[in-house]
Amino acid sequence: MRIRGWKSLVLLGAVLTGVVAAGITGPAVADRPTQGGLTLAADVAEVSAVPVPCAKQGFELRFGNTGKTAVYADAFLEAGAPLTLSRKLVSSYLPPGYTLKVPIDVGAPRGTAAGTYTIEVKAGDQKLSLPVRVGEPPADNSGNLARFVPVTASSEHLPVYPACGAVDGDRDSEHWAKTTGWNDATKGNFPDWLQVTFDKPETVGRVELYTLNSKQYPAAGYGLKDWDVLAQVNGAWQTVASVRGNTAPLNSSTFTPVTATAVRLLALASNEGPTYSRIVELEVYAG
Ligand SMILES: [Ca+2]
Ligand SMILES: [Ca+2]
Repeated sequence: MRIRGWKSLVLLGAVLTGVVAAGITGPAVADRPTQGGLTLAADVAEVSAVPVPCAKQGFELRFGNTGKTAVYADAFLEAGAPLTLSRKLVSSYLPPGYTLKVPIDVGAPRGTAAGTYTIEVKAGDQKLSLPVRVGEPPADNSGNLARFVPVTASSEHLPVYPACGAVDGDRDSEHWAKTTGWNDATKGNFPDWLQVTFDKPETVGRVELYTLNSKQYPAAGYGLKDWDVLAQVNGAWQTVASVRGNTAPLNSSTFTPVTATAVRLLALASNEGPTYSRIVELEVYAG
């Protein structure tokens, strides 16, 4: 790239600043690259998204420096409403010729209309416009009311044991520690809780809990031992089932159906003793 006019003066200034700074603080670092520039790109031409909580969707931002001088640089990200981004600012030291790769999660709240939205990224004089195609919410014919609804927890052991992992449809304990199960973040302290919240009152009569049960971590040694199932009925929590002394990988609680707006699992004890609450999958059915 040829450098002309005022830009060359700015770049010269940056070089001189870097040289002066080098004498005082160490390696030359300009506020923009010399003989090159910042680059912005994505790993996909278009992001695909669905409007459900916990959907794993997004892109990899590639933030590069093609100049011959290291820089500290900022990339600012904005998503068209109502989309959300896991990061709105990426600040980094970029050595010459280096491209930083940053995963960016894109969220589409429930109710987001299908269509194409845009993410704008800016860094220096560089701009990237990335389209996001939001599709229809996925259909679920299993009757599991906990799929695709908001999930919350008393705490989450992030980043590998999010609450979302307990409602992602993956019941396989061998995938533990790969974000497919929930583990609280308050070791030794009980109770912990995990909750799913419905859009409208739903008939609930059965809750199935898959606790941790892998070859390395069998349920009898590491799974959830004691818990209560609570249902929110007319705004008040009711205990609809209690499980004590569980050692099985799957425990099914059936109870007189109630009309509930949310279901909460109150974890009281682990087979490992005073450690953690571990749930691979929580499923809620009418009966
Ligand atoms: Ca799961
Ligand atoms: Ca805890």
